[in-house]
Amino acid sequence: MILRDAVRVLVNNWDGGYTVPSRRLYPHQWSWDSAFIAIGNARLSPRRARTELLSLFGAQWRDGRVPHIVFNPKVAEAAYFPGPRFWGVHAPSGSATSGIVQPPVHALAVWKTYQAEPDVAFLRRIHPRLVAQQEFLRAARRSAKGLISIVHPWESGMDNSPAWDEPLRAVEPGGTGFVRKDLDTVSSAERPTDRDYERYVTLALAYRDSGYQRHGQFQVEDPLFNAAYALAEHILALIAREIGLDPGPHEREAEATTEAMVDHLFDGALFQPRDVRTGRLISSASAAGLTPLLLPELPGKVADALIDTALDRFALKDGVLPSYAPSAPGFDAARYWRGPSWINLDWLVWQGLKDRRPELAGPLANGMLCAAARSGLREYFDPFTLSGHGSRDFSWSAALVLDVVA
Ligand code: 2M8
Repeated sequence: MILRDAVRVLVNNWDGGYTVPSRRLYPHQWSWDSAFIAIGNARLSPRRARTELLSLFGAQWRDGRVPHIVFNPKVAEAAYFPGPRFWGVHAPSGSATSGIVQPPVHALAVWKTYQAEPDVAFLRRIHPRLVAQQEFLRAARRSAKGLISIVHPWESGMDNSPAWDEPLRAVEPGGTGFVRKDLDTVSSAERPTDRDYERYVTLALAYRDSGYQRHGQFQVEDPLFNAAYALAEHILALIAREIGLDPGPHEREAEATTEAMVDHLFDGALFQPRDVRTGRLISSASAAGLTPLLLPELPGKVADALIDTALDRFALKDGVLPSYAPSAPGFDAARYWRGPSWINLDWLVWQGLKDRRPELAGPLANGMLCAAARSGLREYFDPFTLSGHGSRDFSWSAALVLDVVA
């Protein structure tokens, strides 16, 4: 039943060259959604997974950045806020896009797609694009500490995580006079507040007005983003081997970034974001801090400490993971990225546990399937009751459930 539903969602949300995250709430192509969706589609139709990824990279900018949204020109401007006119920018391909990025989980998706059906021509075609994506991050976003910054909460993918409350307080909200579209579809109790949106808009406008160049009032080194970046280097080394290129530089970059993360973001129990503007770690309890488990180069002792934290503070053994530790201030079981369980985050941690601690990966996989069976392929779930929240028929929930059962 869940599988039939998952296939139905992916088929219905397919738009010809890519998959929308959800028909009403997110009617365009999103960057990291496409990566997760490709991972699921690789189980059904590797060709469709390749098309999804190539279509996203088709909108890559000249500087290598992969925009977080590629707009569908057939969808009305008013269907999503902020739409193409707000961002005011086009990729060299002619597609209207946003100007910010999302966690670079695409190399992982490329590799999973390749494993499902080895196609060297695809690897050769997408490899330079993945390299350019990483080069953009190094050129535009890397600090002296060797870590990559995000310049907007939307870039974290975990938009209103309590981890961003502190850096966002420094942002003077000026962005008003806009109309939110998300509240037409989802209850305001399950979405970011208007105050959050005012700050999101302020930050996005300032970045836009700098020609998408200058860091503004928000600059943070996020553990999930950096884990995705380092894992991408690890995978680029695997891809390089497959297509006869030198894996060495990628291996060294993966190791160096992992080391920088341990040196600068690990607090002994969890990876924390670092506020680059103050130079301080943000003391928070986000499940993003568990995702460095994905990194093969992570020292065993650090991985063990993370797993202890996942057991103690995120109730790892009970099934799904909350996106924020329930005992921490700011937790909310139903409000978007402030606590609910998300299948993509569960899946990333599950990937990190599969080889290290299969006895813990199993219950987590089971938790994801239980949530989907209990409430359908919702965008997020109450981590205690598994009741569904946000959008229905959500693509990455469908895709990753397919991968988990495969
Ligand atoms: C959510 O973010 C968008 C802005 O990018 C929104 O709220 O309108 C986040 O959950 C993000 O991680 C996700 O990629 C996007 C589409 O599913 O929705």
